[in-house]
Amino acid sequence: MDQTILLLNKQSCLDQLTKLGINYILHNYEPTPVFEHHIKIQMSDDTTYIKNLLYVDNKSNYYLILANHTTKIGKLFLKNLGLQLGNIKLSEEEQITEELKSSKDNFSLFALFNDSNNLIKNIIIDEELTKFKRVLLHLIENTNIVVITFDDLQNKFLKTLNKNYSILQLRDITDQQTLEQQNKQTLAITVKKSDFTEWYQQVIRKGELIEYYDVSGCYILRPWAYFIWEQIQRYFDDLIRTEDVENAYFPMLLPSKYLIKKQDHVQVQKAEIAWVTKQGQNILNEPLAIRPTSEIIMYPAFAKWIQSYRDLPLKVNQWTNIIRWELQQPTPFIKTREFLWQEGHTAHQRREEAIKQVYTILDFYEQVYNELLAVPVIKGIKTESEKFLGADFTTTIETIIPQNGRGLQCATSHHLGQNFSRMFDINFEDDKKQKIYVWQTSWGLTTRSIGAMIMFHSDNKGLILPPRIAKYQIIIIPIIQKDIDQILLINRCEQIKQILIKLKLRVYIDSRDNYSIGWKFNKWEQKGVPIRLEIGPEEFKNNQVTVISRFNNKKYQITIQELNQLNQILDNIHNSMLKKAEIELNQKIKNADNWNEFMLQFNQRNTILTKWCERTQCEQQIKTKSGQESKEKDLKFDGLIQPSKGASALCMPLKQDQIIEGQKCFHCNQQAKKYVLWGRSY
Ligand code: 87F
Repeated sequence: MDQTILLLNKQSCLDQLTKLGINYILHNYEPTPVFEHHIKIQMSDDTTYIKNLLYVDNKSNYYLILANHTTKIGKLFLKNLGLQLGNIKLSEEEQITEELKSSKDNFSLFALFNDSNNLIKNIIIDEELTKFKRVLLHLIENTNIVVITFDDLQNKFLKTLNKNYSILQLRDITDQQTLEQQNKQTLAITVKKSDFTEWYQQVIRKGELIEYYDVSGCYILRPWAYFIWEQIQRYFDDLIRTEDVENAYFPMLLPSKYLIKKQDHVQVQKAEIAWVTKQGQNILNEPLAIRPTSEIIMYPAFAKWIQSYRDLPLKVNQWTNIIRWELQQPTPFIKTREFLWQEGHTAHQRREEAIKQVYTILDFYEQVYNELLAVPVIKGIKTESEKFLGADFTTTIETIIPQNGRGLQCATSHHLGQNFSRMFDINFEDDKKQKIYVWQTSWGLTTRSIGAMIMFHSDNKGLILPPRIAKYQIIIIPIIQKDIDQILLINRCEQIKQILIKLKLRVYIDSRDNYSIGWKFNKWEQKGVPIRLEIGPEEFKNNQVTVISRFNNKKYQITIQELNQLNQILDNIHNSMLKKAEIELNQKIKNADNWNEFMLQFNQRNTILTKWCERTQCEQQIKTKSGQESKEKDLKFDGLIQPSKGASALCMPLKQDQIIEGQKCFHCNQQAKKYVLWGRSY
């Protein structure tokens, strides 16, 4: 029997806490090893358990360390304190026991109430603890735990007792990274979706999509994210195969001489091109550009391949990475310096044929967004100033991020006319031996699409993946309890998994025994798996599973015979996700007939559909004026002030009402020609 239980009185401790004005919650438990308490108590994410460690050095100086329960105290750290493992004299506990009325191996922080002789002069608080709001401490023995705020611990408890303390990092630096990683992985998302920028950063990291990297604007796509990209690739490849597009691969380096010719479309964005200038220490005779797009790389080859009308149409696509050295604030997936994309390039005999191709591809892009990512989009045409400079016209699909009302260009499909074929001399002879320049298209879809999907669909708990792109569509979690044979239960899970695999579903059983059930629930919720199947003793007995939908939290049981409903359930989830997103998108589109109405909506972070005269000068004025009158604050990135953006023309939607004679542009009052959607864009 531990004598300290007799020495330190529980009630007097609690009375003292009250006297100090410290609010506490008391828990009583069956005696179990201390560590298990923090698991049993339903700890919220802002609460942690403190372990107290009492060390003593050769000169009988005591060190009381308040450490987060997960912290491994580094040997180096102890050494720096003048302590080595060998110097910890736990055997000299008598003095401590007598003076402070607590034991050495189960030292209570509240024993400090008894330290009138100031025996413990050195108190060290683990820096980890500063991340939490509340802490759990055992009161005297294992069976009593109090919860108090970390703030009260510092400012009421330690201060009143006149105890000085330092907050230090207890881990050796070398351990830091792995521990930080562990913590980041296990902790919940700390902000709401309304705190959008911070929320997004946390969702993509805790959902294990992204890891950060030491080149600004470049990110690691983890398997969970890369799988989504692979699904997009598969789906889009199948679509373009129906159009006889072939995949190929062109080099990523561009000789600089290719860029010296006046290439309008490149000149404008030259600042974004990254260069290879050295081989080892030697400067290259000819610097090489890293592709920001591949027209200039591909089209000289097209000129060689196309001689006769029999060589047409030529349809080539490639899946590659691209580098564009953006100077704006990067956002993972959405605006990055390196990204993945497909770029398709076609050459045709006739103009109409090329135009038809442009719109077929635009429809394919819409399908990728709607059918795979459950993201609604608006098909449209870019204005003259927003189109690709090398194109006759640019079609686009755009979406609007509901949280901030920003327009996001999702993919573009260009009609290049004969602009490039003239420049690169891509021509063929027709039946009359006449030289004809080909009609071209180009089109691209990037990893930005994944960003749009995340922004639309995730919530305060983390990712919600639409079923068709989720690496695992179903996570099976065995609920292991005392009254059931673990092996039987896991076997049942395995059986169910096999049934689901036959249904062509992607499934994973999380039978890890080093994580609690609650931890697993959180983790898979953060990762956005559409459906969780729980199988515990009840389900086992009744030949059932419990189904929980990540999207709407609905929970119900189905029998094993009914498992084949899961395909339909997943389809329903997809459809509901798309429908919900469509409603959210439509709520962000407002109409305006004059400047005041326009600015009112713009300042409320909406996009605005207006009648417009289609004049570039008018468009520029709208952009400048709306920027000046905007209520948004300027942003800072890399030390540069980036003035708040004005409204740009996102697109002229394909679906729009006819404009009739006499209807005016909302801005300049000249004859209107088209409806345009305006907004702040990414
Ligand atoms: C950045 C630097 C240099 C975009 C650039 O949309 C050149 C460019 O040409 C550039 N950023 N673009 C336009 C790309 C046009 C087009 N290329 C094929 C696409 C789809 C795929």
